Amino acid sequence: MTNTLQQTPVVDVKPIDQFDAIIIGAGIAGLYQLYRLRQLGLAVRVYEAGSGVGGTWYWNRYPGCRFDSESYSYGYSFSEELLQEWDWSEHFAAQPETLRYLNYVADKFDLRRDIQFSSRIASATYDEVGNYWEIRTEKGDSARANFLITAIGVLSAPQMPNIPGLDEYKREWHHTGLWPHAPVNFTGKRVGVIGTGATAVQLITAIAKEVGQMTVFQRTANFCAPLRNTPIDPKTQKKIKASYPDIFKRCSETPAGFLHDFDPRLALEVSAEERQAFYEKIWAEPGFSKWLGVFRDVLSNLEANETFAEFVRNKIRARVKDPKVAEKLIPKDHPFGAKRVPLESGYYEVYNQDNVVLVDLNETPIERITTKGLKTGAAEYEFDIIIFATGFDAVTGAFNRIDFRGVGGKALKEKWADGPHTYLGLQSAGFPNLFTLVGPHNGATFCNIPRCIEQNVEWVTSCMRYMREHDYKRIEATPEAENVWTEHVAETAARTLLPLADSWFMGANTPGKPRNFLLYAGGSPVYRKKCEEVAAKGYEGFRLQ
Ligand code: NA7
Repeated sequence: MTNTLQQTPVVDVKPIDQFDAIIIGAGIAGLYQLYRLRQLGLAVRVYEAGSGVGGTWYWNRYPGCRFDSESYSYGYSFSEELLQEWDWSEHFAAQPETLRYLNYVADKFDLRRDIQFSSRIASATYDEVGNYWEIRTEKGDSARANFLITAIGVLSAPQMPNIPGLDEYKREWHHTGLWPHAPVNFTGKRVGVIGTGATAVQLITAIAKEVGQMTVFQRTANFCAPLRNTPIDPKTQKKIKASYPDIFKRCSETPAGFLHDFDPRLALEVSAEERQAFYEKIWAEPGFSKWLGVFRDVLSNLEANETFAEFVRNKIRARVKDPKVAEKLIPKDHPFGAKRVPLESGYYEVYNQDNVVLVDLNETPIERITTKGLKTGAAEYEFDIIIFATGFDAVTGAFNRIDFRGVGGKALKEKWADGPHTYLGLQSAGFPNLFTLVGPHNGATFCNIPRCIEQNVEWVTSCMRYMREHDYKRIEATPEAENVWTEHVAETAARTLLPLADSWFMGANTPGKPRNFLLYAGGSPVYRKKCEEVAAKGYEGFRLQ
């Protein structure tokens, strides 16, 4: 095993695996980072908690799980051969296909031989004298490397609601983010679903066809918009494969790395007729045009936002037969698009089924889980299966599950207790040689994720190459650069309506978590340019030694 970056040989009585770099996570980011670091000739090991590759697409196997990105805008762009070989079957592929794709990538590039599966990292400690990171898995394995790279995902720490009584419940239950590998049989079953976020919207629509009876417990109504998914026919497939350079160029130019971009007009400067016609046009289009293709002031000006919010509310009213149920499904407490917009395929019509009931938890909160179901302030429900579609301790949750210790034994969790402090969302001062792919404040978090993952991975890879070429062994963000970036993240978010919703973007879905914007809302082209400038100036804002 070569260890080209290690300067000081580590002396230890125990045999311990040593690498140039350790990557945590074998999802989209971890797989690509492994591929790139191998090209640098480095010895790399990936640790993955799951028994297979795929990250988000490995864990979220719930019925109905699929892309809200156009499939061909989501795959890796680095290999022309891969692009030409892989056929996406639908414009918005379902989870099994995406997981197949990621397995195909792992096999094609022979990535598995450097991945240790079923190994969750418990701790990672930086050794100042030796300038290495030592990781320990929950099973007690350990290893060392000069660089530690987290690829642990944005939505990978599933969150159960804090409702008393779960330990007393004796029947089947699942969290959508930890879905079993064997199919769950919903046929004729009485099912309770807690949550109405993007995940629940997909799940509820998918299982509505099978359940005997379903009760949905909603705390906050969401603005959902039609996905309009269709299969890809052979002619379109050919066209897509011929236009990958244009697809990726387009994604690189839009604020969130999708194929959709905001309309340059302002909602309030066009006539009511023109506005209505435009809203109808984008409503009829597939994908996120309804969120990321609206007038450019809709996500930054409340009055403009209200014009589209009311348009969407009317669309919901038109689809739900019972006006009382429709009103419950209509959001009134946050601006349109301040939360990620769930894209749906028949969600609202589910509530027209006789065997589906919507319970508004604002009227009748859940009191407790019982042995057979759950109890609200108004009624007791018996279920065969309860589904918790209650989301994730987002962005920082995955970091908090690992005991990261930096310079002086400082815990990352402690440093981030009042919210993350990062430079470019790629490093945190006091944690040298630790790179956080798609970490908090990183441009890749508010993005069509693989597009921005590629940027993150390529930046980290170039940085490591630069360090080798200049004989640097240690890189650490300066506290000054970190403060400037952390303030910039908050200021950029404040220019939008995003902080006005209690969303996972704000950490507001996790009880007790401080309210902070966890992503980067400045847009991926701006983020990319900043990263490029930093690199061009010899990694300005980092201390290299
Ligand atoms: P989300 O968007 O965080 O949604 C979680 C849902 O669960 C949401 O409706 C929550 O209501 C609800 N929830 C959470 N805790 C509770 C409790 N204690 N009681 C009742 N209801 C609760 O997660 P998703 O998995 O749907 O989506 C995450 C992302 O995945 C999504 O943005 C896409 O990018 C893909 P709340 O709204 O907090 O009142």
